[in-house]
Amino acid sequence: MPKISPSDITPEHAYLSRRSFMAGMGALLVSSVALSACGGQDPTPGPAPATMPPSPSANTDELGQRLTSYEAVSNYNNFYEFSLRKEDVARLARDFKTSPWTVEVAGLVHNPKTFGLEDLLAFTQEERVYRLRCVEAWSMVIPWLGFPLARLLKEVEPMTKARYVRFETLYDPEQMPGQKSPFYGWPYVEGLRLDEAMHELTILATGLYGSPLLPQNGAPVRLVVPWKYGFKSIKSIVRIELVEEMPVSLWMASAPREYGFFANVNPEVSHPRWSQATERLIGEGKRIRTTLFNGYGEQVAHLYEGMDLSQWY
Ligand SMILES: Nc1nc2c(c(=O)[nH]1)N[C@H]1C(S)=C(S)[C@@H](COP(=O)(O)O)O[C@H]1N2
Ligand SMILES: [Mo]
Repeated sequence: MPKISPSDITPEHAYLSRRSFMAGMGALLVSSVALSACGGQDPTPGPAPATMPPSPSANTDELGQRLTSYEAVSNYNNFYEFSLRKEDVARLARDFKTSPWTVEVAGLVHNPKTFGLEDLLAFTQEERVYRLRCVEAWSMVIPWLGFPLARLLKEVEPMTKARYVRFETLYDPEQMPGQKSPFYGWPYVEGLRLDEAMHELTILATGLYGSPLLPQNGAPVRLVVPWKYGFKSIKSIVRIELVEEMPVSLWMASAPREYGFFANVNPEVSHPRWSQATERLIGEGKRIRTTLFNGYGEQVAHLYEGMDLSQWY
């Protein structure tokens, strides 16, 4: 029997334009079943394409900004559990044990559940090219692989009184030497309002550039919330809890005058020690203007209607 290639199933031009359309949406579904489901119809049974879609699916984000190199994404890291020096994280995290791994989802849910990594990978993985804007005024463009957090939260059925989601990183000072530092209240904790957590742009990432996450990027699973400063995107998650009260993050506890709960990217609101008006694009040797909600305002501004964005939240 002759081999079937994707171009036999879909005319080449239609296949390509569908790809670029979805890349423009910031998402490329990785499985063929999900590809056909993307149009809003039921997945059509049929032969699977011989190959997975290539990753990355585009060389730029939807605004035309070039992807940051894999080299830079995996060697310039903030992961205080390993080191405060970005250049040292990859080396110190090299032997970090990411398997077996479980993520416990608990708290105000009807159906608490512990997910193994294989359960997380069973959610259809999509590619999302997102800008990552660190509060330190630098940024990258990263092609993540992952799936919407909303899909996992729906499975555990949040109770009506659940208002926030609290995330926790692994606590293991033997493996993570930075956790021996008394200056921070380990483990790393972050939080989102439930509607932010359920937003379509919020993903749990399991990979980038088509490969599983490396330890320095938060293996085996980390949060990515592209319209917020990078510190909200907590790495190496072991516990997700649905709660009633606003969680206190590691940064809110360590430096309450500098880091708040919402941390939405906002060029108009300076950090107490530096301006947020521009950012250094890693690998490009240039500064660009920072945009409100990191450029995702059209999708997320409605979440904050009536809130005073001039504050450092
Ligand atoms: N557990 C944990 N998660 C974390 C951090 C950290 O120190 N510990 N740093 C945050 C910060 S400040 C940023 S900018 C991003 C960096 O992600 P990257 O190294 O994959 O680019 O991770 C975030 N998640
Ligand atoms: Mo950051």
